Amino acid sequence: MKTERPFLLAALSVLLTAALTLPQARAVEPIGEVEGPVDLPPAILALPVEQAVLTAPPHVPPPITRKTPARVVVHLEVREVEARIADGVTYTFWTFGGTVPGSFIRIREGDVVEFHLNNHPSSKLPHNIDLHAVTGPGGGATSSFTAPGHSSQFTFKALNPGLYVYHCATAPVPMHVGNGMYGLILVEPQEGLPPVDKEYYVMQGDFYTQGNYGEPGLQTFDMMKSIDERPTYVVLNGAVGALVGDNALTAEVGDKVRIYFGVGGPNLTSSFHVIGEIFDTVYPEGSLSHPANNIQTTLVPAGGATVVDFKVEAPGTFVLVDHSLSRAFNKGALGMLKVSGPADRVVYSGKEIDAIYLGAQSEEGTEAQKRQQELQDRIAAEMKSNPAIAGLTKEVQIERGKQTYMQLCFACHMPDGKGMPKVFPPLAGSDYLLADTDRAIRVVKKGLTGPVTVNGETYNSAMPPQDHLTDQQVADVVTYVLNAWGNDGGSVNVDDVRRVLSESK
Ligand code: HEC
Ligand SMILES: [Cu+2]
Repeated sequence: MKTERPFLLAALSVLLTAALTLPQARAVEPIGEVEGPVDLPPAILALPVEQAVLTAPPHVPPPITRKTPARVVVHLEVREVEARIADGVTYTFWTFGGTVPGSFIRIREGDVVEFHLNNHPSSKLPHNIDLHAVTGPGGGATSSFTAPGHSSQFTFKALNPGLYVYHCATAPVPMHVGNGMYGLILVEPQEGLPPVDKEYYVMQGDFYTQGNYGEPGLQTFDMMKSIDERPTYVVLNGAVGALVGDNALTAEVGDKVRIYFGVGGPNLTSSFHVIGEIFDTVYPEGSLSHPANNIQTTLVPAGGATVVDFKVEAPGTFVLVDHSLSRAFNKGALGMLKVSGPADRVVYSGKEIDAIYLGAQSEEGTEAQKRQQELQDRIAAEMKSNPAIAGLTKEVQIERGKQTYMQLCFACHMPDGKGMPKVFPPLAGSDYLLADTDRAIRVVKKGLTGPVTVNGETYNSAMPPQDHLTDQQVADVVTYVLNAWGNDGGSVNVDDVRRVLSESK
């Protein structure tokens, strides 16, 4: 069933796209009408011709230095690739240029762009492109519907400066975008942008997989989750950890850093924030005309972008997040900027002092508190040495331990503690258990594998570690098995469990 879906969807999307984008075209012809090359006026034909430099994230093509327009030729290749989305998890991304986000395109206001969309022959589906920088129907989508192994060409003039999202607009659009089909195109204003030391390219996207977060193997797109806007992953640059560790962005103390930040979506917006930094300049919504200053968090819509500039004054790791924090800490929307260089302890001192803080307590209040603690300690000691109370404590532990046993251990060791011949050793009357209570604690918390002899029988199986139990639960369940079914073991308390675990580390 599952393997048939892409083909069904392919057929569907061809029909839908034909219907959506070519209302007047004959239904049998899914590829866009070809109108032939545009007759460019002599003034434009006279412009210098340039091949656009495209870069993979997090890199950005170099600033444009020319002061006059050009005819810029862009070749962007669509490829469907299987790649890592999280450790042990892969996903079939649909990409512009082989990466998520797609290749960064940099042009200048007034440029005339000859755009080629090439769909790799290995693709299973047709795709197109809607560039928000384009003024025209579908932002280019109506002219760029491209079957696998085909190439489409259209021309547009970059009328408005700004940072723009581009994306696939083939039906079902949320699926194409949700599979990673988006990127950024920067249209530099004629006067250029203020120079900085480092420029980076980061995009946030939400992904919807059939498996839960972290479920290993190749994951496929989940249409229902996408419709309900319940993403499994929310990531920066296409994967959990794409900008972490060795892949972190870098800068030197004193650098001016610029991040071109976009949100592909398909659904979520981003509250973009860099922990420990203040954006000196934000170009809200990707408009380069009215920068704002001194901003902590900037809201970026789905299908929108922003440019942030900030000088890094202190060394250390600065964390890029969507400040909708569950996305950052539970779904992957987190990256890092590592700044190296000397610390200026006036800008940021680091921890200076750690001292006892007593609040507004008077000296006498503090004395009273101390005295109270002493008395409580004495009561606790008294209770421990009182045999009646100690006995009751053990009774309580046995009852609690029985609960845990009947939820967990009984499945293998059986409710009567007799185990199962050759597979699960008995706990009732087990010489192995009764010989060493510390060892029993270790077995419960860390599991047991390999041959083990219990009452003369050898078992060679595996007991899974029960490490989700609290130290108290371990103490209780071990106390229970030491005393159930006629066993005459002692008791184990939390301190014993902690001691054993710290010894065996
Ligand atoms: C999934 C099955 C399974 C569960 C659940 C399980 N055990 Fe075990 N347990 C085993 C197996 C199998 C062994 C023997 C391992 C070997 O041979 O390497 C074992 C060994 C032991 C031993 C040492 C051998 C003996 O008979 O004295 C103790 C003690 C023990 N388990 C206690 C517990 C307690 C307490 C729990 C519940 C917290 C528990 N087990 C839950 C399968 C299980
Ligand atoms: Cu597409």
